Amino acid sequence: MKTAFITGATSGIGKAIAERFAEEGKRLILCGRREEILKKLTEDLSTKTEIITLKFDVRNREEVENAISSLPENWKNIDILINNAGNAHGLDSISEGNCDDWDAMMDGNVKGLLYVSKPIISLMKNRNSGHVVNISSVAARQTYANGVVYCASKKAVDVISEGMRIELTEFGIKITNIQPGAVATDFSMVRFKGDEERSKAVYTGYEALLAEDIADAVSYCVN
Ligand code: 8X3
Repeated sequence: MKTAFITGATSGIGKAIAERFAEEGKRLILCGRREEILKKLTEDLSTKTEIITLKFDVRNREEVENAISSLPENWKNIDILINNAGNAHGLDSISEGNCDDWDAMMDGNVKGLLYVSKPIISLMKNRNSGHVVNISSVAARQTYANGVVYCASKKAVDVISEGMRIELTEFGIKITNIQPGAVATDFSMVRFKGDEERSKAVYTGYEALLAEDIADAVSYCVN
């Protein structure tokens, strides 16, 4: 039975991957900032598989390190790491952008991914086995006005994925970098700080992807 560690498991793509992996019988380490949602998810999925939860914010290095080192020994044989946690904050030009939004994106999407990856990759290296899936974005390929910092953070995920592949192939560790297009999750609600009308407008006029579509792609890759 494979063990999967999923960040940002409480909503959107992360939650869809958790549900898909539970169906597949993978043991799950579900991580997020919202304890009640982690609890609820565990209740919902625990008939299908074994689950433990870790509550931490990927942006907080100490919390990340403590959470991962608190894992029971028999849960440290992580086969799959899903680096999913990440968000967009704001949609503003470089001259008008909010520096707190920039910090949140760089700290979460880039530094947070690194903080989580470091200890888990080191566990994988000891076992000469593992698979890391990084959730980047089409925004890494196509820079757009007012989203430059978000795009830069996702470009960084691409570069980190490429670097992981170069460094880790010899240790039997596989790297997958997924670049979803627009997915109808609460992504835009977070980006627009709860402005429902603006968020809805992002997904009108075309058929947006669903979180389950990305879970499908991730499942294909790791299986
Ligand atoms: C989200 C995709 O196109 O809204 O990563 O930036 S997009």
